Amino acid sequence: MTVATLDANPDQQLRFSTLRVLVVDDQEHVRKWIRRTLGQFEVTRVSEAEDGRSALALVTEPGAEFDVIICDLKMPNIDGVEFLRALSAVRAQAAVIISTMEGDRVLETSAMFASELGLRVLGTVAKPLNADKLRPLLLAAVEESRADAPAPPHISHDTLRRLLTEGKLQVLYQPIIGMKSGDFTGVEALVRWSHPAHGLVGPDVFTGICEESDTLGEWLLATSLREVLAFAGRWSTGGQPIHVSINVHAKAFDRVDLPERLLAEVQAAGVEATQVTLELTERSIANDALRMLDVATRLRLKGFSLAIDDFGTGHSGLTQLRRLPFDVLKIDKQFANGAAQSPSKRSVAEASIALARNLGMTSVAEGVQQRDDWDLLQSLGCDRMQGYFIAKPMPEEGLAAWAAHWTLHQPAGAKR
Ligand code: G
Ligand code: MN
Repeated sequence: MTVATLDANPDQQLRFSTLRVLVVDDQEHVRKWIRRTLGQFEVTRVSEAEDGRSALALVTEPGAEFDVIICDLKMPNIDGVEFLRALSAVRAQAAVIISTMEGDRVLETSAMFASELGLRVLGTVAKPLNADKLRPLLLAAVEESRADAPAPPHISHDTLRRLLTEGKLQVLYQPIIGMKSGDFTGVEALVRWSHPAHGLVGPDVFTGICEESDTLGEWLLATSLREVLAFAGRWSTGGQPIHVSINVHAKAFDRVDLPERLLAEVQAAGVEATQVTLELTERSIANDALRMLDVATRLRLKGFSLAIDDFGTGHSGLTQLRRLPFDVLKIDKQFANGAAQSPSKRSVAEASIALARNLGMTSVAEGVQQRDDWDLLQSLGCDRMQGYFIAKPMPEEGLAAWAAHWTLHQPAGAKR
């Protein structure tokens, strides 16, 4: 056996060899095969169990600590699903890989079930498992163990008020790429707070407050908007006009003069309304449909774009999509990320792209992290892409250098 097939850097490889893995499968030859495949990655600390019951005994043994559990679903005694439920009940820390012959839908739904139980699911593999299938999952295991982040902090109204007063919020910009040309077309602006203990947090920690307090919500929007427009103004005077997307809570649409106020701000910054997209999460779209329709329509008439964000999540995707004059559809990262490996994610992504096309909208995939997802989304005709595969959100200072580098080194499939 060789380790030549490894696509990992020496640091990752070193971390593979420290992984403690439990293989749960009722068939001895399968366990042996998996052990051998793990050996190719120099993973040697491997234990075996022939069913859920003995696996559980191993996991709960004092001092036992597994990093990864590779688990079959169809087993005698306790089956895989019961085992996952029990793992969650004992608060096992190990990450889980589900490996079975039961067809894609069962594989995917069992992974979702395990995630919802609070287990860390690295992924699923259809049997027979091999090195190519195992590699990305092991990489995820070593990356995840490094990224163990504490839960996001809770922010009070007073804290947000203080952050706004003291100008402590920072705006980061994540590039968005045109899929056909590979060109850098614009950015999504993301508000962040550099928390002393948690590092960069937001924007999720702020949205709850905006729902509770109109004043703080308006203040947050006005502050970030001013900064983003100033950025767009500076960038545009340097050459190419840049497109900026900004997340807006649906509550902002309660103000019937929003379009006029926005247009005034945009003009004051020397930016065109056509350079600005407002992203609305469907989750936050309020019930006062008439007011929203009024405001949304006048925003579009003034040249602003309107994006439905996180499309496909929340309560009301298709209804809201029909009801409001959106011209951009952002496919949520939970469907774009991993679409190449998951038939159901792929189906949702594909249908969303087709829907956008049929409605004359621009489709944007969010959370693209891997090359194979990039390739798939490109072949499906997605218009634009955003995600760590292209770039993480970054401060304004880093963006020009990044853009110059991107023009030279973008992936081959992205070039004309
Ligand atoms: O829902 P919204 O469009 O506002 O989401 C953008 C969020 O997604 C930001 O917080 C951003 O940091 C995050 N994000 C952007 N690209 C990726 C990615 O490739 N992977 C993951 N996990 N998150 C991403
Ligand atoms: Mn967004």
